[in-house]
Amino acid sequence: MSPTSGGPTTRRRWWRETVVYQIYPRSFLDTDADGVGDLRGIGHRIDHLADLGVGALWLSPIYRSPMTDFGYDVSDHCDVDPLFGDLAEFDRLLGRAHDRGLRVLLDWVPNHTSVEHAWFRESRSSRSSPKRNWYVWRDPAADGGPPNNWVAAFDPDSPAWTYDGRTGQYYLHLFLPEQPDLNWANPEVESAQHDVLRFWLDRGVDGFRADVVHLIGKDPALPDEPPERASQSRVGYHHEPRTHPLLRRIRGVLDAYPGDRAIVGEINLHDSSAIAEYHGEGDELHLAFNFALLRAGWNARRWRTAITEVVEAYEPVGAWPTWVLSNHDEPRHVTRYGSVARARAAAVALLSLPGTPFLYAGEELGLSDAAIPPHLRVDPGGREGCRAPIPWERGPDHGWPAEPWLPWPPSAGALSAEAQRGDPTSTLELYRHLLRVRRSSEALRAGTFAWRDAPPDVLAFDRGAEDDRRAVLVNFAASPRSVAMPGAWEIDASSRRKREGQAFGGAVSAEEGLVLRPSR
Ligand code: TEU
Repeated sequence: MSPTSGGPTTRRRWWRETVVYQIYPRSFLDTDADGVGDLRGIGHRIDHLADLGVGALWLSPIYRSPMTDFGYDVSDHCDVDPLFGDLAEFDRLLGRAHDRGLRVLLDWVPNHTSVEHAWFRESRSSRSSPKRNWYVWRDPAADGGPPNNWVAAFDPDSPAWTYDGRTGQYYLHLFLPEQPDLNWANPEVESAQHDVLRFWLDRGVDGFRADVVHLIGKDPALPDEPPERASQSRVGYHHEPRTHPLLRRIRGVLDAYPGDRAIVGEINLHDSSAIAEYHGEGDELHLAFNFALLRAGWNARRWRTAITEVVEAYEPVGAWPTWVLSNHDEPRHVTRYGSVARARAAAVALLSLPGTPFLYAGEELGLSDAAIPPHLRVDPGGREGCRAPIPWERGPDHGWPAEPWLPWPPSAGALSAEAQRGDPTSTLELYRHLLRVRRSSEALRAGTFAWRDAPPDVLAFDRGAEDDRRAVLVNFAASPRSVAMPGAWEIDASSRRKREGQAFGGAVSAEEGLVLRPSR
């Protein structure tokens, strides 16, 4: 495995070195007793975020929305939904975050809007509407059905088209019928979305997470899927060359601003080489999500394959990897792996790999998915479990002023931030320690990467930068493993918080992650 090009000579850019923390605002902290988290609640917990040691926050959508897809169906890109507060509240939160050295990324949803958006209401009003071509309208097929065989992401049994009787045409929606796709081939759409970016960049936002941004370029012929893919949503494999010039112009909007504004794209493809293409020549996305590790499960071999694939795909094109284990769309990794011990060991690798790690609110507390009774199931993708409210205090209300919109995650009291703060054995203090270790090590932040020989169920790799070296060992086995480490090493961090500062004797405990440094 050739070391990555991420060595100390690489130009220092904040988005290459900082750890980003995703906040799902409706579940973070409520302050106006409506049971839904809000911007003021994030402000009340800004110390938790600064003390954790992350460097940037990514807020899932806070815009006006009917909430059919919980904010990813935007009805006004340039206003805050009253559920979360208002623009003045956002400006206050942005100021508080910047005062604590935290950058703020907003979740930009370029591919589609809500059916309630003024743009779509105008577009659907008539075939001669000046905004008709802002969305993807087509005549029915010869049999009167949808124009092609594309299916919708949340319901592959349904077409990605909805018929509009008033104008006798279908409109495209790769997600819900309530989320019509914008037509990015129309320069007016591109210009309007660039203005959305400028609206928030002018307010001081440090950048964006761009929702399914790989979908914005489309072949105007909208050809049928081949039979073998006819029942699959395009989200997982839509890889359209027409997207790249659009991304270069989006990047141009950000580059026109001072302060190193950055954009991370959600590219839901499964091929890391394809994802790396969205880096362009360094003139498209700064970063792109890669879900290879999130999809790898608790298995050393699959982790090794995923990491190798990403590093080998990104290094030749100068792309900078990202790593993520949980987000608002997938079951939390404590639930997926089956234990907090495994999740803590995984965090050691997550925060030591070459690239930018993304944390999902609550993973620093070791939260697992909440059990959601049928009558509280409200999400079109069934993703409520990972979106349960964050418990801040031990007491039964866990620091929330009213009953939250979803049930609490398991052990909410014992896993609350209050219960864990200051307990050196807690998951919260482990994350704070791992972030401290990362901040103290040029090797972990920006160094080279190389695999190290180890037993098959131990993930072992080296990081190096000039005179700073670290070795990372993660034992995926349910019993201890020995790893020969020539030279003298000491334990910088252990997911079990055992033996830290002591000499490493060669044994890695069951389901333990270690960061080692040469003995001082
Ligand atoms: O997700 C895109 C996406 O691929 C997910 O919908 C995923 O397929 C699904 O959640 C599988 O569990 C982005 C946002 O992260 C998601 O929350 C939105 O629902 C979606 O786009 C539409 O905007």
